[in-house]
Amino acid sequence: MGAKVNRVYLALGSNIGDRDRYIREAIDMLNGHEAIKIVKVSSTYNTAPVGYTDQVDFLNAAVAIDTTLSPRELLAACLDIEQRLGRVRTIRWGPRTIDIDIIFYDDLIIDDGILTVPHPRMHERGFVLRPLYDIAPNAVHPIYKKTVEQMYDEWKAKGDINSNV
Ligand code: GSY
Repeated sequence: MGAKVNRVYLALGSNIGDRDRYIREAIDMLNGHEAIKIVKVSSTYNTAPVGYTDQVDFLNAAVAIDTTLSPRELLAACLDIEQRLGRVRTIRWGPRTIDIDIIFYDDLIIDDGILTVPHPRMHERGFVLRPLYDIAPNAVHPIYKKTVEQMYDEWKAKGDINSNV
């Protein structure tokens, strides 16, 4: 019997250099991993920076993957791709060539000091919800028990005037 295949949603963001190329290369590198298969890819969105706002706009996307990697193994694979694409961690929430975050891992809830899944701020970030809505409107948040569509609608209803998604 093979290892269990898990459905995972990842958020990608870039705001240094050729943002589009970094997003595409990160997706190619994920797909090149022997234990990861890309299932769906969202559109890309130009988004105003959230958090540390004195930086240039991001390009954001989301992907659905099937993987036999454990959450920790997947985190290590994402960090490895970030490093290979030249990410240097300087300012927290600062500019980056590529950021790959695990949003949902099946319906697991993880908070082990290293990894928090679902991503703790995903429900309040349009730059995560908008691309995720493209590929998984019916995916359910295992803590809030809301679909991505519901969370995106709620986020829109709050009306972030600085946002462009
Ligand atoms: O957490 C991802 C990095 N990040 C982003 C991002 O990807 N997009 C936007 N619009 N703002 C962000 N702030 C941070 S930190």
